[in-house]
Amino acid sequence: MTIAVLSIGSNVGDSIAHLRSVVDRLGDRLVVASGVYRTAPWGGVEQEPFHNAVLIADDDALEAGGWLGVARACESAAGRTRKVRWGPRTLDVDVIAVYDREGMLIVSGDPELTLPHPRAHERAFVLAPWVELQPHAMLPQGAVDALLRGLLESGDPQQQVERLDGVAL
Ligand code: PH2
Ligand code: MG
Ligand code: MG
Repeated sequence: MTIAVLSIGSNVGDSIAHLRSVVDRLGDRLVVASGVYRTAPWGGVEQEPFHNAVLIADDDALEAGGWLGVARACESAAGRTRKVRWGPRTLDVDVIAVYDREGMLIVSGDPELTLPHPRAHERAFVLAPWVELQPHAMLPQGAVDALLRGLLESGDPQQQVERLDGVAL
């Protein structure tokens, strides 16, 4: 049994519907969903703002690598398009962290699925929804709440995130 922290994002088409498609596909494996955030595009490509959220899911049958298959299945079911690295996409599902059955954070340097996600600590669009669900979560780079505070206080326009209080997944 593993528990996964998944970051979901979309900025093409009906992006809220694309995020909801992941909730539907996870079914009873979904433990909890964060609020939805409108976020400035991160990564230097000029494009529309994203909608982002974080989901926590568990599955008795999955090892860490199995979550990559889940993520890819969600993306292709949404007809994912992606032409530019860090550019616009219909649906992106990233595996941010996985915990084993004892609740220990799994660390892996596998180039197919590096865990925790090697750029999570640089992205307010991942950390803000995550800390909502798991206020004491840790990354190798530090506590998620402190990392988030640093990004928000940096004044970097790429770190702007706004929680949409009227939207739930
Ligand atoms: N995803 C990207 C590139 N940039 N920016 C935001 N705000 N949210 C995303 O989900 C995102 C991004 C490619 O994975
Ligand atoms: Mg991504
Ligand atoms: Mg991805």
